[in-house]
Amino acid sequence: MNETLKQWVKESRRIVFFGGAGVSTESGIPDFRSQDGLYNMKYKYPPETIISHPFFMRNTAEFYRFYKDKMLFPDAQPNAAHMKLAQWEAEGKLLGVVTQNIDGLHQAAGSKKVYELHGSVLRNYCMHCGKFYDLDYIMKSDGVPKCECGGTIKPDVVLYGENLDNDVVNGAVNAISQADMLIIGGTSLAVYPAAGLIDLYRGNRLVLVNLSTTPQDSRADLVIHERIGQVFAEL
Ligand code: CNA
Repeated sequence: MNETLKQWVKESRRIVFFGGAGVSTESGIPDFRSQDGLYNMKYKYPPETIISHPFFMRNTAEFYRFYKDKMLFPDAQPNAAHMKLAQWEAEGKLLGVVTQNIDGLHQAAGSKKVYELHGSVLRNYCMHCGKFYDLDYIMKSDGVPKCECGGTIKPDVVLYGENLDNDVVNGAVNAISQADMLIIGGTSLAVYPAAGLIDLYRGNRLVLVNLSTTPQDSRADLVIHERIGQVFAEL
């Protein structure tokens, strides 16, 4: 048990959590950059290429083959990290969760204020008429999911080469600038502009919980290189 972390959590009233794929690995969803992450598996194209906007537009069928096989985990359940964050929000000591994840597990745990910088696999829309579809519809469709109007359905996920949603970014900016404690967890801090948002935190309780080292370790006031689910379970 990390006593400093425990003490800071106890004393803070406006905690913000900034997380990434490492928050959900203990729920059985692989991340991108760990040894057993997606980037270390071999495909015809690198994953960064497949989950990019130009690739989606040109090779939609190949995109969906990869996406359905490697990025959708409909049975995954929140772990202790997701649960604890939702509990802190309910207790009035957490302003919100800023996440790069697209799996919806924070909401599944009960979190309300979740800024999903990269969108969500749970939302999908027709590129022609705008009609929304749920994840189940995507899972059950053969090949490229089509709308009843004939249009192609796209996940509401920010692909490489696409812009972040302004409202979501503004919400995240507001939360982080007001935070009295910022906990960063399960992220390699390699994907921009998302990773740049942590620069908005000006306080002196910057905590980093990540299995591997990150480019921001030297900036943090407390660094914990352990599994985040385990760390949060002990809080
Ligand atoms: P990343 O680059 O794959 O980094 C993950 C980091 O988490 C690595 O530094 C790991 O060392 C660390 N890590 C892995 N497991 C744990 C653990 N149990 N406890 C603590 N640390 C751990 O992922 P980022 O989120 O930084 O990269 C951003 C991409 C990944 C975003 O665009 C996401 O959309 C995308 N992604 C999301 C999901 C998801 O929604 N669950 C899954 C895979 C990738």
